[in-house]
Amino acid sequence: MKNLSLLSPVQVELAKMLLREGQSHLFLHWPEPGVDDDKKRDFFEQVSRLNSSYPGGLVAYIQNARKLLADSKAGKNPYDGFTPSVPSGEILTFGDDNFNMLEEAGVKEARKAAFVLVAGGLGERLGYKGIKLALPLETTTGRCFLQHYIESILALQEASCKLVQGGCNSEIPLVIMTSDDTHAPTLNLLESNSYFGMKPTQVNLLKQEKVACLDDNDARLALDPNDKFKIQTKPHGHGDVHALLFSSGLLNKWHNAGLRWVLFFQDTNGLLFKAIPAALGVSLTREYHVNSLAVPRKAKEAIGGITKLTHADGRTMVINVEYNQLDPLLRANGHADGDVNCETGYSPFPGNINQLILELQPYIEELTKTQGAISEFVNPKYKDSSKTSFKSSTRLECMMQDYPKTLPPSARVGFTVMETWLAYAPVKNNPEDAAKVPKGNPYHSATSGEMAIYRANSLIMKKAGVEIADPVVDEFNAQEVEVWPRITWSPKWATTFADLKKKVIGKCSISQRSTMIIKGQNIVLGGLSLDGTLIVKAIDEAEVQVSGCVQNKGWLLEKIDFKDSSLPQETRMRGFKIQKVEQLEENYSEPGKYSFRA
Ligand code: UGB
Repeated sequence: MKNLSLLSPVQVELAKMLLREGQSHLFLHWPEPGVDDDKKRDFFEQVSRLNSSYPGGLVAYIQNARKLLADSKAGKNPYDGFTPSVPSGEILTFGDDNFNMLEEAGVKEARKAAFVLVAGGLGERLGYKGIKLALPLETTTGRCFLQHYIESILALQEASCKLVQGGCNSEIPLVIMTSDDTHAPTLNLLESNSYFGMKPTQVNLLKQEKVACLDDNDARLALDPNDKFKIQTKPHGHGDVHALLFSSGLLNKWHNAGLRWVLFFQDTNGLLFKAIPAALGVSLTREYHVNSLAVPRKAKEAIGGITKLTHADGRTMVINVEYNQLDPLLRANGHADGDVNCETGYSPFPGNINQLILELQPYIEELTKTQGAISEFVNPKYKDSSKTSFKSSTRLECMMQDYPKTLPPSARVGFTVMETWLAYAPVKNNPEDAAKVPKGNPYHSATSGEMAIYRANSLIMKKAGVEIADPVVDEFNAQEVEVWPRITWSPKWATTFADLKKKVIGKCSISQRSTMIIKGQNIVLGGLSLDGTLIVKAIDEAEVQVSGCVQNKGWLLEKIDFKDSSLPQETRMRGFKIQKVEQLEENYSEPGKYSFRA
């Protein structure tokens, strides 16, 4: 190579490595020294980044890619030799004694947890122009997902510390994994909202890098079609979170600070924090090294199933098997009908919702061995059945839930099944695709995500003894949904069901057309009948009891067309907006004890 003199010694070594690994095509078009030198240096800057951000460097990436591409060409099934069976785990029912006991145990333990939010994905399926964390979780308050997540963590922190004798001042750390696509807007969302009340020092942003694209079965790196001095890159997947956490040094820092758990979660599941305390309680009582949150799953439903795999050579693992692989795997192992519902009406393989709770100590031990490298896969789109060339470049990908694949059989890997209405309502699909979802299957849209919040809050209140009117069925953006009263509360109002029950006393009732917003900590509903809209806001130092009969014209859900470009995308994607006709609003901004009777 004539251009070596331009490069630093480290870059020269990288150039030699690329040549050794069959990548000479990257330089074939390079002009004489003196021409485009800056571009050549930039090229090696990029190569350095790609090299340092992958466990084992680019050599490992290229070699892993060659192997996976050869397996893919040969049609090798990654589950060959494995027999599937139903793993054992905990199945919870909201509000029963076991659930309440686990919630309490989980809240106590929460101050020993760190939260990791994977938010590097752009969410192409949703088609939203901004980051998903900035989307409103629901329209009554307009609070975005990130605000809800942070407030939920702060509420858990406070509740957990209160349970320690003499109190404590633990701060639960939050890591957000971003990518080039989401980093700047995520930081901006945090900074322009004073970190939603969290100390900036409590939050760490870790940015994942993309990985090099591959042009052929020999794993020759692809050049960017628009810039021949750049390697084309694509996202590697949420599995990057493990390597990033490991290399950040945060895991050891947390361990030294006495933390015991790491909880991973996704960017748009507004229900998750209703499930977290009990799930953490399960991790604690069952001493799980890995606990995957799951929901009942209909056979063949398009979410992965948590499965125990036993290999002929004795290896076993409990792992998410994607739905398109589970059915053929079962058929190949003597289950003639594949994935079918059992007597419960659901598949015996629970549905993975990709919220993981890992015990920190064994996690550190494992990552020290693997450096966070996660089992990868490749999904090339071949031009024809000879599988010798691709329609477009491909790359290796990895998923965070594949972490248990490298664990020894002694690892305690389990799962916790929660009712779907309580635990899982992600916002992943755009209105047009959601409308095409087969009837009875979840839409996973902004419409269904918001309605799920109201339904869960209504069902929880109902379980606590509040008389809640039945929902009506309505259609928004061509999706049929149940519309329950629009009840929302700030996370610190109630972190557990036991908390909530203490805040609803006397006989209360809420009609279907009602909206209720509770913003504050020490607000008690005592003998309240609501038919309309009620908003109660109070500072933490104000203790407020609300009672009586509230009746007004309230807030109406007005249907809108998602194609109506005069409205913001955040509104259009739900298919409705709120018309605020009349409400009763009570604000308590001074410390004291108040009793308000309507
Ligand atoms: N994400 C990243 O942070 N970086 C990336 O490179 C990619 C994504 P998607 P996916 O809930 O039903 C997952 O795209 O990957 C973040 C599980 O794999 O929303 O198709 C991204 O920001 C699947 O088993 O989902 O499917 C988001 O927060 C099933 O559980 C998160 O990763 C499925 O979710 C998930 O990304 C589900």
